[in-house]
Amino acid sequence: MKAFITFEGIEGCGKTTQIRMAGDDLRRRRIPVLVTEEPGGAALGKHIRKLLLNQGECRIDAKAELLLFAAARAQHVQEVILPALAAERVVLCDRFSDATLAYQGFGRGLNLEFIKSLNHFSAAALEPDLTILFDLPVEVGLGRAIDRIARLEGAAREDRFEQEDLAFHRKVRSGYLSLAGEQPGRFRVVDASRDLQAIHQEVRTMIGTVIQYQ
Ligand code: Z5A
Repeated sequence: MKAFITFEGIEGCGKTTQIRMAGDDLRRRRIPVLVTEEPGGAALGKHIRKLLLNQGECRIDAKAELLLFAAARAQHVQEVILPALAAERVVLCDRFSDATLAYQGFGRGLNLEFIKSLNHFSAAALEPDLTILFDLPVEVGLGRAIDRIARLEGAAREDRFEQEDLAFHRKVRSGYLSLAGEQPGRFRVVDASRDLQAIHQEVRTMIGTVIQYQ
């Protein structure tokens, strides 16, 4: 029962919490599942993640940033995602190609058509069967993300994107919503400002539309 399902949204939208809950739910139902993330789902991606997300690690131009996310994705797809799908597993992925369009395209202003072809190349033409977009106001998401970062130390803080101004995060949010509007067959938008359990129930129902629960 293979399926490729991606979780997307702005900082602090709760997608990482929800992907864990959805993964646990599938495991309880004895459905073979892999929960993975970008960047970071493969060893190369973990190195790239450290470079990209830790404030002060080094200067990174927007074009270099785009290519690093693409490099992480190329390795992740070949090494982790395609083998899992070939083994008939459900793959839940925390961010994928839409994040590159939202952040590097709508957020940084790089050319969207170029990013679409780069995404196609780095993802070996793989497209999600379902993309769940966790949407909420940027002030709420950033507030949550900043609270969470304040509880972390050193390299675990990963705060480079949180340092961007509100205007950047608003462009990312509206970019995600416009991607969802362009592809209503693949995207489902969730109101992520509600409580954890209400969101989880909605996510379960959405996942149930692409895989057969027993
Ligand atoms: N990025 C990019 O630019 N281009 C790309 O191609 C890709 C990524 C792939 C890291 O992504 C960065 O990489 C990201 C975009 C960029 N920018 N940033 N930063 P990431 O997904 O690894 O990191 P993140 O966006 O910061 O996500 P996160 O840290 O995993 O947070 P989250 O998934 O949005 O939320 P969470 O960890 O589940 O929850 C955050 C906090 O809120 C936490 O304390 C929760 O307990 C709390 N929470 C969660 N849900 C709720 C509800 N419903 N109510 C109240 N509180 C909640």
